[in-house]
Amino acid sequence: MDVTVPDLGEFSDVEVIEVLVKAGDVVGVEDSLITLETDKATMDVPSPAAGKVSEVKVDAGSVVSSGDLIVVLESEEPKAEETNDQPARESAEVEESAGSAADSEPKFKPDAEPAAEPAAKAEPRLVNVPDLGDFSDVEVIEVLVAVGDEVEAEQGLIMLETDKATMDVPTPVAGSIQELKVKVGSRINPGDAVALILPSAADAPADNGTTESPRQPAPANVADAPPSAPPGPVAFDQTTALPAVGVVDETAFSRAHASPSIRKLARELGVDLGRVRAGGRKGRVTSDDVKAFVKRTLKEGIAGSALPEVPTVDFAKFGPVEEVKLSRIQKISGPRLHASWVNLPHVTQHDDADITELEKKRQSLKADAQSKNVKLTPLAFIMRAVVLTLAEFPQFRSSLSADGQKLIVKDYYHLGFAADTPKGLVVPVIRDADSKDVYELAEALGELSSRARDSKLGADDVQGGVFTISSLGGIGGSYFTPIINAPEVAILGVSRSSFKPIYDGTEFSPRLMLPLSLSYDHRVIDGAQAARFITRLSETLGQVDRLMAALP
Ligand code: CAO
Repeated sequence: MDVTVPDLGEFSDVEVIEVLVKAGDVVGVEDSLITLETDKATMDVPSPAAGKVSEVKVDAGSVVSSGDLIVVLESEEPKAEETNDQPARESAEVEESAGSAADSEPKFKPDAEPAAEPAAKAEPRLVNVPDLGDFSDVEVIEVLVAVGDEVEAEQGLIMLETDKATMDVPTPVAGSIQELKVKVGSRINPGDAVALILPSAADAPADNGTTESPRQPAPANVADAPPSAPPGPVAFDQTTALPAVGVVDETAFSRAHASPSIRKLARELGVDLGRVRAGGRKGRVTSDDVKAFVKRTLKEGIAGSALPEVPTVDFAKFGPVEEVKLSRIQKISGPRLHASWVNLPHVTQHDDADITELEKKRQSLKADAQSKNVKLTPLAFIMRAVVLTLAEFPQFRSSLSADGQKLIVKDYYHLGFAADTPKGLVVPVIRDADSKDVYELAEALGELSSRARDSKLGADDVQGGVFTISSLGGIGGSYFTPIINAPEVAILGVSRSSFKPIYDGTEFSPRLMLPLSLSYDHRVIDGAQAARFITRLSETLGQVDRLMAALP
C-alpha cells in the first residue's frame, strides 16, 4: 500500500520535521508516520492501516505536498475501503490547521471582529477561535500572553492541543491585550472568544490617536505563577489536588518544541518534556531525545535512589474481587502526593491548642452568622490564626527556588484548604486571606467548598496558595501526618477538638483542646522553627480578641 500525504488544502511544500518510522517497523492503524510543520501548526500523518513499513520515501527536512508518497506499507489487511478513506479523513485532520483550498486563509487563522460597533476611534476587537475542522472541545494547553501585553500581528495568543496536532491561535492584529477569555485547561470550540485586543495605532483606523498604555498584569496573576509552582492544566477540571515537585512541569511541557506524537510519547512515559535536551532539527525534541532522557533517568535512578517496587499480587487467587476505576482527580493527585512524599523530607510536629474561649465566642456568634447565611465553623478562626502566625514566620510562606539555592518568600497570603468532594480531594485557594475577617473567611470557605463539590472551580480558584490547611475536624480522629502541598513548605492538619483535663498548676479543669499536626519540609524549616510556629499558632487560637480584632 502506498501511503501518501493527505490533502493539505492550500499548503504545499510543507516541511517534514520528523520521520517516526523506518523500514521494517510494524505499525498499527493511526500510528504516526511523519510529522509535518507549517508556520502555523505541526501535525502528524497517521498510518491508514496496520502493517510493516517496507520503504520510507521521505527524510526529515524534505518538503512534501498533497499526494506525495511517504511510505510503502505491507498492509496486513489491505481493505480497499480503508485505503481510500484514510487520506480523506487525514485531510480533514490536516485541514483543521491547513484550511481548505477554497479558503483564502488557513482555517486556523482566527476571525477577528469588532466587539462593538465600528467607530473612527480604535475599538477593542474580539479574537475568536477559528474553524477547527472536525475538532471540537479542544483543550487550551497554554496561554501565551497576559492582560496588558503588547502583541504583534500573527503572534500566538494561545496554544491548542488535539491528539493529532498542537497549534497556535495567532492574533490578526497588533495591539494590547485587554482581556483574556480563556484559561489553560479551557475547552474551546470554533467561534469562542479568545481575547479582547485594543489594536495599536498601525492597526487602528487612521485617526485613532490612542496612547493607552498597556496595563500591568494583575498581582493575582503574578501570584499565580511562582517560579516552581505547577501550572494550571490540572485546574480546569477541578483536579488540582496536591501539586508537588518532581512531577511534570506543564508550562515547560507545553512550551517544548515537539510534535504531537513526541508529546504523546512523553506523556505515556511520564517524561517532563521541558527537561529533555532537544537534538532535532530547529531545536526540536525527537523520539530519540525522549528515549535518551528516559535511559539517563533510569540509570541515575538505579545508581541513586530508585524506589523498590511493591509486589504485584493476583488477588483473585484468594477470593472474589471487583475493579473500581480511580477518579480523574485521584489519578492526578496520587502521583503528586507521592512526588511530594518522596521528594520532601517531611517531619510532623503535633500540638494541642486550647480553644475553650474561642469556642464560646464562636457559639455566641453562630446564630448571627447563620442569619447572614454564613456557617461559622472553627476552621474560619483557625485560618485567621494561621494568617497571623504566617505573618510572623515568613519561612512558612516560602518555596525553594528551582536550583535549591534560594528561598522565595511570598508576601501574599493565599490560603489553600483541602476539600473532600465526591470526586476526590481538591485544594481551593482563598485569595488574600489576610484581608478577610473570620466572617469573610467563613463565607469564602463555604462558597469555595460548595463549588468544589459541584466541580465548578476555575483555574484561579486552585492556584497560587502559599500554605495549606487540611481539616478533618468535621469528621473525627486526632492527629495525622498531612502531606505537604509542594512546592509549599508546610501544611497544617487539624483534627476534631475534644474536652481534656488540663492541669493549671493547682487543679485539673476541662478544656476544649484542638489537635494540630504541622508537617514541614525539613530542607527549609528546622525543628525549632516548627515548634515555635505551632506554639505561637496555639497561643493565637487562645487570643480571641486578637482573632476578632478589626483588620488594619
Ligand atoms: N473540631 C470539632 N468540630 C469541628 C471541627 C473541629 N476541628 N471542625 C469542624 N467541626 C464541626 C463544624 O463546626 C461542623 O459542626 P456543626 O455543623 O455542628 O456546626 C461540623 O464539624 C462539620 O464541619 P464541616 O466539615 O462542614 O466544615 P469545616 O469548615 O470544618 O470544613 C471543609 C470545610 C471543606 C474543609 C470540609 O468539609 C472537608 O472537606 N474536610 C475534609 C478535608 C480532607 O479531606 N482533608 C484530608 C486531606 S488528606 O487526604
